[in-house]
Amino acid sequence: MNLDALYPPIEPYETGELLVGDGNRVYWECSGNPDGKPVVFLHGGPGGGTSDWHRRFFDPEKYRIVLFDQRGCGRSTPHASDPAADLRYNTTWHLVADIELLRKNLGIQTWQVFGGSWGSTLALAYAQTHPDAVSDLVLRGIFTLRKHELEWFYEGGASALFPDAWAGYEEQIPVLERSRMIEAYHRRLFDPDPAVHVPAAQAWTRWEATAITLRPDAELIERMTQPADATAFARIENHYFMHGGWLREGQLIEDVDAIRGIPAVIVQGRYDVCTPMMTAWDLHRAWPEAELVIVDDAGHAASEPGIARALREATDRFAAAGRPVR
Ligand code: STX
Repeated sequence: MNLDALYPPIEPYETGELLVGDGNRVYWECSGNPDGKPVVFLHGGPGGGTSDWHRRFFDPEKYRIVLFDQRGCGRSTPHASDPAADLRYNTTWHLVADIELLRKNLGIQTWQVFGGSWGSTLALAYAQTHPDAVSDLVLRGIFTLRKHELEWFYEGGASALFPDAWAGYEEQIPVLERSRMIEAYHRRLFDPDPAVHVPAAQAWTRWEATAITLRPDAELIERMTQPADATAFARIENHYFMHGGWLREGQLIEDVDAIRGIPAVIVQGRYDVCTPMMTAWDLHRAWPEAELVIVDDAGHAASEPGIARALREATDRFAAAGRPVR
């Protein structure tokens, strides 16, 4: 990963665990300037968790940077790799409620919502539910969980571009079950036997980790496919996709009126194979007020150099606009 476009590494000045109900404890942290403009970082997956470098998209002198790990992943517990985790209490709307609870507990009136990929899905769902809590939006690699988006990446479309990586994803599933890969994976990912669920989780995660960068990133693949993290990532993603994210088909683009007046930047890689530009384009057409920044030499990941630069430029611009008094 080349993160030269970002701010230098920093450590949190405060961390904690928020009890969100249903036995879930959500890890959160604040870094940067305690008196700065608040921003909440929504990570991808769902199930990807936050990393230290996610703090680096924001000027630490200007922002109060809030990172948290969504239910069941990262440093939140119970971890979805743990048999004690009950994913019935892990849905889009539970996460939206968790974000609101976190905002109130941190004493924040309005904050910037920054999210890529699944983080953009969750950012749209949160902002459309609580528009008055959102000062501005920075969205990347737009994903709205429509049927054809899931079919593209998890049911075979993207195999046209990564047939070699797809082979490793496909071979976990017997030929007779391959017409419904998400369902076939569901059975294996939630099998209590680690000899069944771990290889399935690693294959699911390896497929995604391989296809999200323009060039192969062995370090990212290695990190994402560690057994516990891969199990949580694959289980949570699969659970959300089996349920269409608990969203009406097309809901997040259809309901854009609720957030039309919120200043927003959309950053999209031209060669994003995971969440192809069609979705960012559909969102842009429905919401021309949001600025669309196309990065012509990038894939999906936030760590792609052109994407990282465009995201930092967006947060810099919003920081310069000052802390809004809405
Ligand atoms: N899933 C795309 C997504 O949100 C549909 C995503 N893919 N990989 C990631 O996020 C991480 C690298 C953040 C784990």
